[in-house]
Amino acid sequence: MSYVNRIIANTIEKTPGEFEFHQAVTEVLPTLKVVLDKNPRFEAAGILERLVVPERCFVFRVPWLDDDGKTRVNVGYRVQFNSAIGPYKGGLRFHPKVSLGEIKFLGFEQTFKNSLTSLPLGGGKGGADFDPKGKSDNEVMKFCQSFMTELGKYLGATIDVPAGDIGVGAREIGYMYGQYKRINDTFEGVLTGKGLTYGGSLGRTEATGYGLLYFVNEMLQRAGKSLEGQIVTISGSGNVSIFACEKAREYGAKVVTMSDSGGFIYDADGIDLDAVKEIKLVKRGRIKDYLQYRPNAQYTEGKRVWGVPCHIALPCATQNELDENDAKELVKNGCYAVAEGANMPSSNEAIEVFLANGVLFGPAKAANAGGVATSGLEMTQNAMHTSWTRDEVDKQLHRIMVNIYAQAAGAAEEYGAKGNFVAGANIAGFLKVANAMLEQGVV
Ligand code: NDP
Ligand code: 2IT
Repeated sequence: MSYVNRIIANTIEKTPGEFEFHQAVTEVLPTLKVVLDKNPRFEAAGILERLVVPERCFVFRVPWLDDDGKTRVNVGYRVQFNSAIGPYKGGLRFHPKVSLGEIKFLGFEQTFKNSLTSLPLGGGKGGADFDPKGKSDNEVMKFCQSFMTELGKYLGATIDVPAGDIGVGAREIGYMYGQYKRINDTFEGVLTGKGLTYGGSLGRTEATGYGLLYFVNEMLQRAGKSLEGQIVTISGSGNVSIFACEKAREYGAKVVTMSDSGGFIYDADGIDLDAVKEIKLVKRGRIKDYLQYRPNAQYTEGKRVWGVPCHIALPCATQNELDENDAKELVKNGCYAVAEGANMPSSNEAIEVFLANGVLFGPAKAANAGGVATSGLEMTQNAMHTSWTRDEVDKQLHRIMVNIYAQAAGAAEEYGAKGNFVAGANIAGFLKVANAMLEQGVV
């Protein structure tokens, strides 16, 4: 059995039930085979064996009192995956389905993504099976305080720096930062995505969505195409989706869909983003409420957006939201570019369909790295006790996304997979981490 296949088989055997983690490892490792064959030093030093095992995982109880005075208990996680190139860095996800396998897949992916940013950021991820939906602000605060009371033991501005992800935005980051500061009596950049009044960076809120479009724009331009006048479908209606929609429109594209876990809206005239912002960012409502603002739009309950014809599709909600059949339908309807705002939104079979049909495909770890890259810029500003203008941050984000495209495209070409940015992003992300691990010895 080849080195890669041996590590995949062993990982699956040793981590029963961690299906998303298996999926991520099964996607990444085969694309590294060509690099590993060319550089036997990686196998000799057991690089893959080390890469697939987190440096450490914390699983902890999070007890809190709800508004009725009833005791509630959730399970919290932090996976510190890889610190070869910098302090652990990666978001926190609050969602009822969160499990160790999910956090491990996210931490594994984050390690390569952070490497691609070219900033000194290691890989980590965390979260809890807490559902912020339907909770009062007071309950969310109580939960966040209890969560941070334990999580804070493992963090530090040069140790491990979490941020937001699904279910964790400015409100949650604020409550967690307050609790960390209260316990540790230190004002340090231990979280990113902070409010602008206490050390946050201008542009971080928008960064993942904007960065996604900077990547798409670069990918299209290099293929002699442009966003101007193109029909775009976006899934989700959270942080990433909203700012992806905003920047897509700035580039002259027409976004016609958005969704949440209830269903999707289709607006042939183009999404009214002010309405979506009011529903989602102000009222914390459901996407079907969009019909109150735009009665001519359509809402489809319980379905995803991929049946809607488009030129460009941007999955920005969650993992495995786009399967093989969705990919075939997109291709059939003339979609020629897909870029992942979410982490692992496409199944491995869907990715194969895109690549086999010559779809320009921007994989998550490259296309959505703008969020964590801007988190890296927030850490730099915190360390320097300064703050940059929105324009300065945005220029750096743009430069980083163009550079990520160049790394993915360049590595793909160098290793015989021209145009395959999945392989290219994996290889480029891997090489920096693997070389850093080699240079630091067996640790
Ligand atoms: P938000 O919580 O702001 O929004 C998530 C959106 O996805 C909501 O519309 C939500 O709908 C939908 N969604 C979540 N889970 C499911 C599900 N199981 N089925 C259907 N829809 C679902 O999260 P973000 O926008 O921050 O994150 C979205 C994706 O982008 C995630 O994959 C995340 O890991 C990734 N990402 C985020 C970054 C960031 O900086 N925030 C950076 C890089 C990647 P509902 O409200 O109904 O649950
Ligand atoms: O998946 C991701 O890259 C994020 N949720 C952002 C992580 C971060 O540390 O900004």
